Amino acid sequence: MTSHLLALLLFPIALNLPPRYGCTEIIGGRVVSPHSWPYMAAIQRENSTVCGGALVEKQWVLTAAHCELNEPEVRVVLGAHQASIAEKEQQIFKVMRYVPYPQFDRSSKENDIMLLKLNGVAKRNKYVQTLCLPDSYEDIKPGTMCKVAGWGVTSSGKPSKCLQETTLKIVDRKTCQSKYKNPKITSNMLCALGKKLHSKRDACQGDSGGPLICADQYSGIVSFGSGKGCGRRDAPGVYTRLTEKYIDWIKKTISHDRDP
Ligand code: 4AZ
Repeated sequence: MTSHLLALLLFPIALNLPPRYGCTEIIGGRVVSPHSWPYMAAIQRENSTVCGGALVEKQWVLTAAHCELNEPEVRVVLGAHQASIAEKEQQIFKVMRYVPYPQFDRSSKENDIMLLKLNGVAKRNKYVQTLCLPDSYEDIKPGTMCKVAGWGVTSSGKPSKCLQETTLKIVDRKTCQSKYKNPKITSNMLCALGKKLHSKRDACQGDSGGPLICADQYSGIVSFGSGKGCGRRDAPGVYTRLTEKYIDWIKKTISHDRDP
């Protein structure tokens, strides 16, 4: 009797279950342990995730400026694992205000950073948390290990149902610039590449705006990549670096815009 019970209990382990609720394998990533990125936001239009973001204050999500979608049907999903289906942990908001960085430039891709004011206040719990802004203004050194997450395109060519993450390494700007004819890779940007030579790892379409976490600090925002495709060994992904000017602008914007 007890051995039957034990066999029943062990059966799922033997089969290597659970199958992550129907999710298989960002590019070269893995499905995250559900709710292990509690500050992660999915910015959606018609139930598909167009960008990622991070909750930085109870009513504010930080994302990329090129994610601006001035459409009433846009929603921001917090606390999600599978962002496109209803989950009990989710908190869903509309965007009350888009605040792109004033000097965002679409062609040079400089200042690709934006705050979204939600139409309500997120309840912080096990599934929804704010991500602290970096406590240092120092540059991230080449070779530093980082991670990025999103619901964007995987190697299958389709967006992921479940949140995925991958590990990357910071590449120096000179090497990075040599892989890009344009735009100019400035000190307000970070470049990152898969850490292994033979594995393709990268953010991809739909991951923009999501947070880049380096050495446990919020360090960057998914911005752009090679026009030739994601996960190319010769083209690091480019991220907006959370520099002093951006951190000051975020703090100022949030504190000046509190509701009465
Ligand atoms: C995008 O379109 C996108 N390979 C984000 C990151 C990268 C490419 C495209 C980097 O959201």
